[in-house]
Amino acid sequence: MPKPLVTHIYTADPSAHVFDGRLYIYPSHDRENDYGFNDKGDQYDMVDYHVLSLAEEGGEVTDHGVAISAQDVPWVDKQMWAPDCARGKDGRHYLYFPARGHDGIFRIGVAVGDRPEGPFKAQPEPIKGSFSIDPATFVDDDGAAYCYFGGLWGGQLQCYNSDGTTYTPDVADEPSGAGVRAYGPRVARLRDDMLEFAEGVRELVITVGGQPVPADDHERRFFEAAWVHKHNGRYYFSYSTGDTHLLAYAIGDSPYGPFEYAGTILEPVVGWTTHHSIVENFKGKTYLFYHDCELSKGVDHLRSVKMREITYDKDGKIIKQKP
Ligand code: FUB
Repeated sequence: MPKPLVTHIYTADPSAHVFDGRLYIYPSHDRENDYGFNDKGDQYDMVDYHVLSLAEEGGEVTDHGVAISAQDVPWVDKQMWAPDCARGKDGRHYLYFPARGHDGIFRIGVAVGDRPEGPFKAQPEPIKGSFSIDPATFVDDDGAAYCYFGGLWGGQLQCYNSDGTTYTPDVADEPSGAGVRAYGPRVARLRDDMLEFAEGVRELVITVGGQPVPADDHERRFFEAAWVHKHNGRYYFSYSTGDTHLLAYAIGDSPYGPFEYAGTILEPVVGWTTHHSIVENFKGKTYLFYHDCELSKGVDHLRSVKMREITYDKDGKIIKQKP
């Protein structure tokens, strides 16, 4: 069974990338609090980010220390949730992070650093047109960079229309009922300077048998934790199903989808949340980064990042993992 990559701090929501031949992991930094569990996620009360790195599977993991703190970002009030990082065409590093502003609304910010491990300096305002949580970047072979995002319930995705131009406060639940489509994750291509969206936000469609996944299909509908990687020229969109605690994935032929549901990557781990990233072809292998609450003995908001190899079958399907 894989061990936590670090045990001196709690870490979650690992977004991993290879920069200059080294693995860099951008996790949330969980901390203790007395909030208790609720569906809004108040217990995930994080105030900074650390970057981890390692040279190879099983190698020594370096904690590069605090890369950026909430107190350094004027628009942030609280809850720095799952981040990600991309390298721009200018060779600099762009850390994308969701947080609640002073009005209680989640938006996505970006901070810039010269090195993959930071430190990062935040832009004074969140990305225009951004909303909800869990930004994940994907840079395609042609250099186009995309930001995928969104998360239901505490992540507020259910409060928005498709392109995010209409916000309805205090919508607590996702849609439900016969014939109702599930809410989709969102995507926008990033500008060349990586600091803003280059286009309006689009809603992605996950299909089952060619039809949009129904809202009540909680084993297959998107909840949070978007991630995109490419395998054999096809786009793999992976995500958490939230209240059914699965890491699922769907495959498409464009970064904008549609993505046809393809199966489960990882069965439920210890803890309510499940969140991951996938690194394709690092020293010839594909790795899944994920978290669980084994180290904290099941405390949902005290999670630990792990990694393990994953493989594909001959048809490009990911072989399902058990925790
Ligand atoms: O870490 C806080 C939230 O928990 C993340 O944004 C979600 O994906 C879930 O892992």
